[in-house]
Amino acid sequence: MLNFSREKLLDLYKNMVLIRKYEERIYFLFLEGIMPGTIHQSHGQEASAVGMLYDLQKTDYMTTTHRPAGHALAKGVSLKSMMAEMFAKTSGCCHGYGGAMHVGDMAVGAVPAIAIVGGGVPLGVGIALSCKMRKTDSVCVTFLGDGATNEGAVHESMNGAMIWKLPIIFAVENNLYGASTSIKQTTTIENLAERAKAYNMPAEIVDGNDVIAVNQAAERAIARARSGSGPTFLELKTYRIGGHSRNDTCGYRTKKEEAEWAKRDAIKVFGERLVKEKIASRKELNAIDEQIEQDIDEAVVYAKSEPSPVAEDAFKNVYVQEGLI
Ligand SMILES: Cc1ncc(C[n+]2csc(CCOP(=O)(O)OP(=O)(O)O)c2C)c(N)n1
Ligand SMILES: [Mg+2]
Repeated sequence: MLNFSREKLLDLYKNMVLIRKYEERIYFLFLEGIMPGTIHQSHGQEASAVGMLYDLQKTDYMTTTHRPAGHALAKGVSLKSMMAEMFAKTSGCCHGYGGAMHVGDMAVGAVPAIAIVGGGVPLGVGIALSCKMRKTDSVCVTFLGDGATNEGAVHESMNGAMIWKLPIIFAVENNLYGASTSIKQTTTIENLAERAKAYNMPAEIVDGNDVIAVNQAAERAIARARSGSGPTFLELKTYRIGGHSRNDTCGYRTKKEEAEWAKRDAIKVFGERLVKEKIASRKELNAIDEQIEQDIDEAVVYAKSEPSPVAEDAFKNVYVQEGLI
């Protein structure tokens, strides 16, 4: 399959399965009522997370959205620290302060997620500016949704990034909906990539459910950013299999549309391709799936047994005005 090594192909598969199974488990733990907070899951969008981030280094950065779990895992945040964060434990990747919508770990370049729609984008541009000013060769991938491309801050960010030729990639996950609103009601253009033209920014439209296509587009964009040639806008066409958040039954879209996209499930299609092209047997893929289930079992046991923060911790790591407490 292309000129990818077998190791990389299996890694791409494994990383996508990890995200899918992690989110499935979180969903059930959440329904059990033993997990605080809320959830926005990315079932169906795993190829964009893994394809975009596979070739980045720890010294590269990633900013994400209210739907961050896949991006965080793909950037290298550890499974155990993600799980502990979901149980609001001190050993969580944000020491229990963040929860599902704010996961991240600066040690691996995963900037803790920002749930304000479009909010991670100016931050990503600032990070890219810092990388350039400090003369590092680091790059930043900033994820945003189709809905976020309507935010003013996103357009200011794109303009600034082009003026300063910053090492940033705008990875737009176009899943056709912003919460319950169809993209048809929020924009009159067919392809969001057209928006990049207004800033003279190179853009590509990519099948966001094809991990190889995403990874190749990411490689081109990363190379451009690293070499000092500036930003790229990637429109990744994809679909969220589940609801927008925990209690969304998706009444705003048709069963026919859901069934069409189910046929294009990134993990299913890629797994079949690996088998067909004799990269791996079905048995080998099943063994990967089982190992991931075990890793998740262990992460849940670990997370449950870790200590919870104490009341005084509420005032650690946050700015508290003197005299207020
Ligand atoms: C500035 C702002 N407005 C509204 C919301 C509420 N909200 C959370 S997610 C979301 C939809 C975002 O859609 P999109 O950017 O397409 O991302 P997706 O949910 O599809 O991943 C909205 C409106 C918010 N968090 N921030
Ligand atoms: Mg969307």
